[in-house]
Parts: sequence; C-alpha cells; structure tokens
Amino acid sequence: MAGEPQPDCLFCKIVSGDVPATIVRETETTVAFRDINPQAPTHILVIPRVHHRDAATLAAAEPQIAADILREAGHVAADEKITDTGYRVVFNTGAGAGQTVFHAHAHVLGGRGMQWPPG
Ligand code: IU
Repeated sequence: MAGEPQPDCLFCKIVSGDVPATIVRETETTVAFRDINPQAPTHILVIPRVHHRDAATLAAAEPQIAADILREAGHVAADEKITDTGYRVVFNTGAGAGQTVFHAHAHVLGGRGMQWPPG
C-alpha cells in the first residue's frame, strides 16, 4: 500500500535503522542524512519516513510531509552554513532525470559554485 515500508527499498531500511547512514536531522516525518557519494562539499538527502516513489507522488498523497521535506531542507542548509553562499534543492524524478532510488528524496547541495543549466 502507498506509504508503507517496502522490503526492497534502501531508504526504508535507513528509516528503520537496518542500513546505517550518517543522520544529521530527524523529525517525526523525515530523516536527513549525508549522501554516500557526495557531489558537493555539503550533500545531504532529506527523505520522508513513509515510502512514496518520488516527490510528486508524495506531494499528491501526503502534502504536509512534502512541505516538511522542504522545511527540513532549509534547516539542513542553515545547520551546514550554506545559506549565505546559496544552495540547491533537487528532486530527481524518473530514471531519465537520474533518479536511482525510488523513495522520494530531496538532495540539498552546497558549499561550491553551481552551474546552470544543470547537466
Ligand atoms: P537519486 O536522485 O535517486 O539518484 O539519488 C540517490 C542518492 O542516494 C544518490 O546520490 C546516492 O549517492 C545516494 N545513496 C546513498 O546516500 N546511500 C546509499 O546507500 C545509496 C545511495 I545505494
């Protein structure tokens, strides 16, 4: 069922503690942890505890939790002191856009200059 933990989902396992991660913030509805393969000096993933395959699906099903993700992305940026220099919040959506883990997540990237358009 939508929102329920999926046995083969890596991020559900991080939420449950079955897979270790460097967690930097937690709330009742979200977990934020350092990306294992950072693409910037700060690269943190903010995920919902509930399982939805991408950000759009999460926002349609549980809009308050989607809002929680955005708020937590801001807190992460403040904690990492990247708000003054600027940072990027990215939701890769679909394999063609680079999504590899199909549990909704925001990438919070900062600590270096960013290019536009992104690759
Ligand atoms: P993507 O947008 O679905 O491609 O992002 C998935 C991210 O999850 C990617 O940046 C990976 O480096 C990251 N990740 C992780 O942090 N820990 C893991 O065990 C695995 C992937 I697998």
